[in-house]
Amino acid sequence: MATERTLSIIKPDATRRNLTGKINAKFEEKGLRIVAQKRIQLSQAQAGAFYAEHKARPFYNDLVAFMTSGPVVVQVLEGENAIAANREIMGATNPANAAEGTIRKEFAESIEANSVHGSDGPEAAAREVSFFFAGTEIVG
Ligand code: RTP
Ligand code: MG
Repeated sequence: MATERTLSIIKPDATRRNLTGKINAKFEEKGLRIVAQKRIQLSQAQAGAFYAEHKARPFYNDLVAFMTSGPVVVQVLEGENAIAANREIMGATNPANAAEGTIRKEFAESIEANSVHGSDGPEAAAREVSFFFAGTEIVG
């Protein structure tokens, strides 16, 4: 088992409902450590660039609009197999398919307003962490 870092985003539907503490508790209960965190307002350009891989998808424009509709909390989570561990803690993209006890089952409003983002692999994690954080801002 390897210690990894992954990029997490608490999305606007969750910041609007004041759920950041409850969501952070889920990460900490499962052994992930929040080693960097900041609350920011994404610009259209930032959200568009962050989700560039989805540019051709029908939901891209809506997704960028949603992600800029309010503040987000971007964070780096660290722990054993943190990338896969976080995907499990989050649950399925569509909350209708998310397992009991996951963040999306408990808190997500819809397939789009699904409360959290988590990097989906090691390359994405490296790219996404450096998209938001300088090395000096991450303290393990
Ligand atoms: P994420 O990237 O946010 O961790 O979520 P994911 O891997 O589970 O989902 P992905 O397929 O990468 O989609 C990115 C985000 O786009 C929104 N989405 N909307 N309307 C739709 O059909 C639809 N599908 C996806 C969600 O906010 C999803 O998390
Ligand atoms: Mg994804």
